[in-house]
Amino acid sequence: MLPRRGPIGPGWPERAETLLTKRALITGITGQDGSYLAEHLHAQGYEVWGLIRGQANPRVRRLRELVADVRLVRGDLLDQGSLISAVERVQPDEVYNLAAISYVPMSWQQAELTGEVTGLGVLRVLEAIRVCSGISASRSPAHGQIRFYQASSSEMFGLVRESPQTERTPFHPRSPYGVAKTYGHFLTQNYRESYGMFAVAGILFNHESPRRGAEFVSRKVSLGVAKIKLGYERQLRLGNLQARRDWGFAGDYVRGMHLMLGQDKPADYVVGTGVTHGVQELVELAFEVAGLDWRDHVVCDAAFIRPAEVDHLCADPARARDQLGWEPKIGFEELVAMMVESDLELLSVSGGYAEDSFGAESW
Ligand code: NDP
Ligand code: GDR
Repeated sequence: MLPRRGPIGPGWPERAETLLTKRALITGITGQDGSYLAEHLHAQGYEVWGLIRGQANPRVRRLRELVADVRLVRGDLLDQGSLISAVERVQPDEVYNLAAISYVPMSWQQAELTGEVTGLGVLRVLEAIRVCSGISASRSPAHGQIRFYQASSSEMFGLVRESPQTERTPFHPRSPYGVAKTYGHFLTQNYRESYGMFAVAGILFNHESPRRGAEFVSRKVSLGVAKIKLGYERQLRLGNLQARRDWGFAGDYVRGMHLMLGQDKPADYVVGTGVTHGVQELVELAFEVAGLDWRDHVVCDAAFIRPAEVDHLCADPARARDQLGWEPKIGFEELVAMMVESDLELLSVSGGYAEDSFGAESW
C-alpha cells in the first residue's frame, strides 16, 4: 500500500505500525448492508470502523452479535463536526457512506429530514473527507487519498426512460427519497470532477436478506408468512402487488461496493441481477415455501399504496460484470426461501416476537 499523504490531524503518527492494514469507515453500519459489508471487509483483512449515532442505539447490540470485531465511532450525518471528528479519529483508507433514511414511504412523511440525511448527509461526509485530507480547489489529492463510496439507488430511475437501466439511463425519481439520492449521486460525481477525489457511486438495485428491515416488502412478507405458519397471525396486508423489482441478495452486493473502490480509476456502476419479478410472484413463492396458499391470507390494503409508484426496475449490470468481474451468486428463489426459513426459525425461538414494530395499519 502507498504511504499516506497525511498529516490530517492529531493521531497520525500513531498509525505507523498499522499502515499495512487497510482501514474502512462505514456509515450506516447498523443497517442491513452495514453488517454484511463489515463482515466482507473484515474477511479481506481490513480494520473495520462503524459510525453510530444516538446515546443508546439498540441496533448496536445486534451488530455486535453479527460482527464482533467492528470498532465504533460516534457521529451523525446531520452533524458536520461529528463527521470531521470521526474521519480524523479513524483515519480511514476507504469510507462507505451507507447511512440514509432508506424507507421510501417514510420520505413522503418526513421529506425534509430525508433531504437532510439522505441528500445533504452525502455532502457532509464528502466535506469531512475533503477537509481532513486538506483538499481544496487549488490543492488536489495525492496518492493514498481516502476513497469514497456512495450508496446510490435504482430509485433514481423512478419512472424509467428505458429498460433495462444502465449507468447512462436518465433519472426521474418518484419520491423525496429518490430525489435525495439523486442529489447525493450527482454530488459524488461533482466532488470527483471538482477536486479529483476517488469518489464513486454504486447504483444498487433492491437487495434483501434475513437482516433486511421489517418494513421492506421482502422481509414483511417473509415475517408475515412465518407468523401465519406458526399460528400468530392469519392475514398479511400489502399494497401494490403489480410493482416489479430486480431483487438480489445483500451479501452479494457488498462485494460490488468493495470492488468499486479497488479499481484504478473511479467510476459509477449499476449493480443488479438483470432479472425482474413481480411483488405478487415474491408473495406466491414465499407462501409456497411454507406450504401455504397466498390467496387464503393476503389482503390488499390501500394504506400501503404510495403517492407515486416506481412500477418496474431492471438492471443492466454489464459494466459491473465486465469491469469488476462482479456476478450475483444467490438467485431469487433461493433468496426468498432463505428469508422465509430464517424467519420461521427466528419466530420459533422468540415465541413470535420480531422487530417489526410498525404494526399492520401503518406505513
Ligand atoms: P438500512 O435502512 O438498513 O440502514 C440505514 C442506516 O442508516 C442505519 O444504520 C441507520 O442507523 C443509518 N442512519 C440513518 N440516519 C442516520 C443519521 N442521521 N446519521 C447516521 N446514520 C444514520 O439501509 P440498507 O442497509 O438497506 O441500505 C444501505 C444504503 O444503501 C442506504 O443508503 C440505502 O438507501 C441504499 N440502498 C439500499 C438498497 C437496498 O435494496 N437495500 C438499494 C439501493 C440503495 P440507525 O441504526 O442509527 O438508525
Ligand atoms: P423499495 O422497496 O421501495 O423498492 O426501496 P420496498 O421493499 O419498500 O418496496 C418494493 C415494492 O413493493 C411494493 N409493496 C410494498 N412495499 C412495502 N414496503 N410494504 C408493502 O406492504 C408493500 N406492498 C407492495 C412497493 O409499492 C414497491 O413497489 C428499496 C429500499 O431499500 C431503498 O432504500 C432502495 O434504494 C431501493 O430498494 C432500491
